[in-house]
Amino acid sequence: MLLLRRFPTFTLTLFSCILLCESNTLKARQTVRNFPDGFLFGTATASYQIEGGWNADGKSENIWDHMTHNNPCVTDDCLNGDVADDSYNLYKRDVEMARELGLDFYRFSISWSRVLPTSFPDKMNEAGVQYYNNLINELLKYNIEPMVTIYHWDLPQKLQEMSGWTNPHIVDWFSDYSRVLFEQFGDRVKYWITLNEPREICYQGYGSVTMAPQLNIQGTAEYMCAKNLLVAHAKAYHIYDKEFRATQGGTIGITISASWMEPETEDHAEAAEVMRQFEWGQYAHPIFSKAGDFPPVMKERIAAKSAAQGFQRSRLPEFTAEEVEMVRGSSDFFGLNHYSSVIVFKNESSLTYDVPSYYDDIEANGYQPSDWSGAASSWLKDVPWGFYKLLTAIRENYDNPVVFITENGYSTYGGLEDEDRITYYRGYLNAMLDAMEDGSDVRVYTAWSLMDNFEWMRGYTERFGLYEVDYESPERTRTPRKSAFVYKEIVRTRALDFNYEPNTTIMTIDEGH
Ligand code: GOI
Repeated sequence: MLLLRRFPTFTLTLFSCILLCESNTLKARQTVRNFPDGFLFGTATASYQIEGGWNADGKSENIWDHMTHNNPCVTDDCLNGDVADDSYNLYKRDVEMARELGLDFYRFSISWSRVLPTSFPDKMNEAGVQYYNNLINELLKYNIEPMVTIYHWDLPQKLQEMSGWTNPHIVDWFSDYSRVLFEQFGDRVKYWITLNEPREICYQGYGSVTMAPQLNIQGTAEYMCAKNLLVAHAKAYHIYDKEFRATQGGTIGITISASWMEPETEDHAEAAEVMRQFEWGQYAHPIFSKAGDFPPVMKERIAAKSAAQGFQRSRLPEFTAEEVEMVRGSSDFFGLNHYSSVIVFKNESSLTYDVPSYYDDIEANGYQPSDWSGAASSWLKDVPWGFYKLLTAIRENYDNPVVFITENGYSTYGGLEDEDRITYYRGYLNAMLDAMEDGSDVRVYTAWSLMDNFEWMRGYTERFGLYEVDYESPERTRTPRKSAFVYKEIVRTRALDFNYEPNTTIMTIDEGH
């Protein structure tokens, strides 16, 4: 009797799990998920990370040239970007790879000191302009849209000697440079990104030593940088909007890096929110919120701490009312670079950080649990649910902006059989589709990176490429990894299929590319 009663219950449980576990818990993992019509796929790179030609044909020195030349072992492998992937000479191969992948667009950045060796628009370097014309024209020949990042960290050294992003005059320097690019390339470039990752520019470059120019002036310089950078971005945006949009018809925005900050427990929810507001709200709130300006919690927290520390004014500079208005709404899309997540807990102890400093202002700490599996980069764990939560927060906080994923990717130490990278891409694309089903307006996805490249302070030790680059060969031979074949199939079918197994023997260019 008992046995008979239990049997149907068991089969019922099993049966309902086949139906429900799949749709609720596992989402559509076993099936094929489609991307909406018009969704765009691309890959990204950045000038200093791939071009080489550091002093070719009239290019002047930038802060990465300067730092690596004057402090040769500043990177993990003591290498620099002097030659990198030699894309200054091999750009046709780069475009061929974009064709092999069937990309809709290719995101690359322009080197300021290659186009304007004096930093200013008084002398244009024709050879530098020619290089970008060649690249843009080669892409368009095969219907691949160029997406141009105006600034991806390689500031002309001269401007750094004039204090770089902490000098308010950079608003003019940057917007003059931007206007030159709109004039030279805007007839063919329809996607513009003003600045890549303000947090990394300001905090890592000015508030610590983890990026050029390694100023390490904590608790002050990074906030001055943030203010000037936001105004500079907004000025370039309005120049495009007023002087170029009507005739060129493109779209322009900023790219912000954001990790998801998950509270350790409910007790740490507020700490996690404060950290979000500092880490990416600092740049997103002034542009994408209704009110504009820095996040209220930053203004209050830094003003109070500054007073207690003996400063005569807040270490966080103020925007004028005019600047608030100028910055507010100054982006056609929310450019998002996302890689990973951290667990956050409240930490008021001043023993952990220097005082004053950015993290002392935040009063919280982050860590990644040891059971999170991860990439070659110490900070990069595979946490797809964090991407879902981040996209949800952006949708809810900023009135569902148009989102362009301008970077997402995974590092290894090299090798063509990159199963972990494939798992990462599939998991993150799946999470992104979940958020889109909930209403997030994601229009664009960009894999970082097309190929291995100079990974900043890590040199060439960490590899993000869909294509492997052989740095031993003078030709910098590029070879597709397994993930390149998987990404190609996603782009071709406009769908995510967890079960697809590529044939990796030969890479071809499909018809129409
Ligand atoms: C892009 O930058 C860039 O645009 C490309 O040029 C680049 O090649 C590509 O990405 C690949 O790097 C609290 C260990 C604060 C270190 C707690 C562990 C910060 C740092 C917890 C854990 C910060 C991407 C990680 C720039 C690294 C994310 C730089 C953005 C997370 C933390 C951490 C924490 C940790 N950043 N990354 N982090």
